[in-house]
Amino acid sequence: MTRGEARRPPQEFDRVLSSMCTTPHPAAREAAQAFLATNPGDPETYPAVAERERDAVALLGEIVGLSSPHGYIAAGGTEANLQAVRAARNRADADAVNVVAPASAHFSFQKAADVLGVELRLAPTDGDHRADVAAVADLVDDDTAVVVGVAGTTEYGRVDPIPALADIAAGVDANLHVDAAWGGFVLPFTDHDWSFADAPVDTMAIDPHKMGQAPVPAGGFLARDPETLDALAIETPYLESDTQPTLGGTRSGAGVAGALASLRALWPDGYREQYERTQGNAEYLAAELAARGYDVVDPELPLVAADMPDAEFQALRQEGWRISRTASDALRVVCMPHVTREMLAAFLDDVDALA
Ligand code: 0PR
Repeated sequence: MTRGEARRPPQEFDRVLSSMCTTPHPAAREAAQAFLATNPGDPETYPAVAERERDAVALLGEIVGLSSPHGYIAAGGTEANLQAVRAARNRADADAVNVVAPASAHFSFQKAADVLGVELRLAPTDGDHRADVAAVADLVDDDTAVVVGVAGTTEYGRVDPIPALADIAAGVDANLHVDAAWGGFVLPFTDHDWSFADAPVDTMAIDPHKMGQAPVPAGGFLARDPETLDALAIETPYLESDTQPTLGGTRSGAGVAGALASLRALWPDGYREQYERTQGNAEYLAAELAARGYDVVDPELPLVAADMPDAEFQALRQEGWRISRTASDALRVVCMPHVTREMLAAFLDDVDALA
């Protein structure tokens, strides 16, 4: 490292309003550092981290209403979504399987479809950005391996009607996968139906490295049945362990240890407080933007979308705000744990200064 490099901070978060990553919990940071050299991809050789992974999966199970969860700490939501599609494809009878998802599904499903050679059928969303149940029902057929519902969409923070999607999946003997990569750590404190306890969900993505306050990389892949992991497992003849269900080979022990430490520190009370604070911040920002005449999408979860003219959006970016837009050009602010009321007030001051 050069001396200049040492002085350059890796990342400030004081103007980051567009990210789904956040500053990790201090205990998670410390745990991650202690496990930097370990590899949960080889659990017999690295038993200490393997044990932590089992504990992390058990705690994730509590969060998602699953008493005997099967799964692992993945690189992120992309891997968890890909593995859900892969498991469903491997278990399906059909030769040419398809995946049916709402158009609001994260772009990782496009990658999954491309890598796995399955057809991705996207159903339009309804007027409130949720999966349109009738449109999903129209797209499924006997070759559908998995129906996807999103519990906390990337663009609008919406929760799809998971029980209704589960009925559709059951009707064609397909899996139901719930993508709660972002929403999974806030939804337990709401009255949404989204979890394994609320519907016959087969697999789920829930990422500690998003709202879980774990360091990157820590995604969560969970399955109700052990057969799902069996459908993913390949033999590893020369390792101490016999099979491997993960997509990655060597994986981050730091991610696993960090995820467990944040789960232990924050579930449930810390996450409840975090939900209340971040949701309060989203409602504050939504109300303040609405009061200034912007057209705001009601924040059901801690994510605010609002129509903003491009010139204003670009001017705020010039001020250093890290903000992004939805596909339909709305401003999108994700109220992650590092986003404070003071940050939002400073952002609104800059919005006012544009006038
Ligand atoms: N599922 C949902 C619902 C997501 O929102 C995301 C990512 C994924 C899956 C994929 O997760 P990984 O990125 O962990 O594989 N959502 C964010 C997005 O695309 C990811 C992100 C995070 C983007 C931080 C920017 C950023 O600074 O917007």
